[in-house]
Amino acid sequence: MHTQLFINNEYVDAKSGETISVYNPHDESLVADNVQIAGQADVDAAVAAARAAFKGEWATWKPKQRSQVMRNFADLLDKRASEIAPLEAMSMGQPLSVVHMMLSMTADAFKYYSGWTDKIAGEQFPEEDGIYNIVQYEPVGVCAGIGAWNGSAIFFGFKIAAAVATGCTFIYKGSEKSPLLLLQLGALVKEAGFPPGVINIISGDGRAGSMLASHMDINKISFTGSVFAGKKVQELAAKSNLKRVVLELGGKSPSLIFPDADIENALVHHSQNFLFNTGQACIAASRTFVHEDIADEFIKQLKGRYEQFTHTIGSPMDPKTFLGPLVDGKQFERVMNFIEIGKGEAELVTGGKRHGTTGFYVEPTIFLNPKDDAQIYREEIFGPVITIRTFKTEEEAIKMANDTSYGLSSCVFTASTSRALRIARQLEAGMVNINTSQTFAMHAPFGGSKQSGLGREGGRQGMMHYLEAKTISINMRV
Ligand code: TXE
Repeated sequence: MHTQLFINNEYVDAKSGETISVYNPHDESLVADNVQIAGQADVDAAVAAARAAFKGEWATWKPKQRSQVMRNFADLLDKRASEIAPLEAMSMGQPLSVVHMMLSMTADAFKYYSGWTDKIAGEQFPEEDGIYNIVQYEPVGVCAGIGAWNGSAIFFGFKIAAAVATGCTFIYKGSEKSPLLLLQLGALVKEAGFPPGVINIISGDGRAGSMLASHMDINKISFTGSVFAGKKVQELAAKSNLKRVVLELGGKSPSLIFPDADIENALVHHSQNFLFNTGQACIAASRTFVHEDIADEFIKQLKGRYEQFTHTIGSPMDPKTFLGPLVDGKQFERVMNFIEIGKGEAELVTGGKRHGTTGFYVEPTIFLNPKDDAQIYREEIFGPVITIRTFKTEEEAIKMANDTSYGLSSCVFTASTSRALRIARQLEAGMVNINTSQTFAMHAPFGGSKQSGLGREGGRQGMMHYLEAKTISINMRV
């Protein structure tokens, strides 16, 4: 199990001499106590390696060579998934089945973007006044990525696959809560055939993240995590060298359920889908609005589902487990605190307690009719806790749905396509799911409006953030 830094295609000791420990949220047992973390000298070394690669061998590679090495990496990910998946399950409590799903989505990201390397077309404008303009898109340079714990591999994949497809090079820092799986990817990077320095992987906490955000020789940074930390990254990016910034932040996504909705489908999406990854998903629709005509029946049935899902709580290493523990003690305290506060802000329908006496397990919880200013209604809880309110009219539902500083995802459950599209247009969110939730496609942009982020990841748009347009004007009269 690698616990060093991965720089220039080699595992090296951190110059910082500092290490962090990782504990298993299932039983608080020690997983590793020697994960080396990057200090300034280590970050500088990773950036120097990425810069040398960007200007050196990587710049000589043809698009189809970049495609090939990206597909090699994807194939290795698929092949080695079973070897490395347990590390994520032990570090952050993600059920093995979920880790495997996320690893295959990461491989998909590299497969998808491997198809883009030779399709980064420019533009050309007809000559005017003897000037002939062409526009070409060039790789932005050395890029950094900072990821959260809830989808370690996906954040790595989303960011790096788009970047290396354009010819950029990369330094990636995952969350200090789940560093281990990511560190093993270094060996796959080397085995796939990436030249040294193209992809570097370092561990560390917010301090290393700040060093990346403020580094004068990084051209672009992409961050996934909390709004609070995301704003810090943007601040440092501006104060340093105005590096480009993409932010994928939190959410408190609404979901509207109308009387004509397929109720069984809505129940599945508000239980199984919402509880996916133990509710630790930025796009989780944690604010449900159900029409008053169907509310009683819907809530009664949803309560029954949540109680059933309590039986799927178990060790992340058990293939039968659907609900694992929260990532660590800090998150457990945070979510339990929200639940305690919630008991004074809304009606507790089910759950609301720790599950068991060991590990950071929380019962799937439903709160009904939170007050307008309720913390559980306003803030991202990031756990298996959903709030439900009722509504009478479409206008009232849309108004409540948009009454948030976030704007990541949203859902509409109705049989009427015209109503769904009418509402989709009015919802202030980067993504609208109609009769579904938490959908995800590599070809479509993923990201939020308002304080849920800046820019997009995935699809052509996600890749364009790693390119700079250059307009070349040619005087045809000489
Ligand atoms: O996230 P942080 P945390 C939300 C969620 C969660 C809360 C706290 O509500 O409860 O954030 O989680 C790095 N400069 N989301 O503490 O702190 C850090 O090392 C640069 C939602 O884990 O944002 C880690 O790699 N980097 C989100 C990453 O940022 C900094 C997913 C995320 O850590 C930094 C995760 C700084 N000043 C949390 N401070 C989603 N929407 O999916 C921290 N980091």
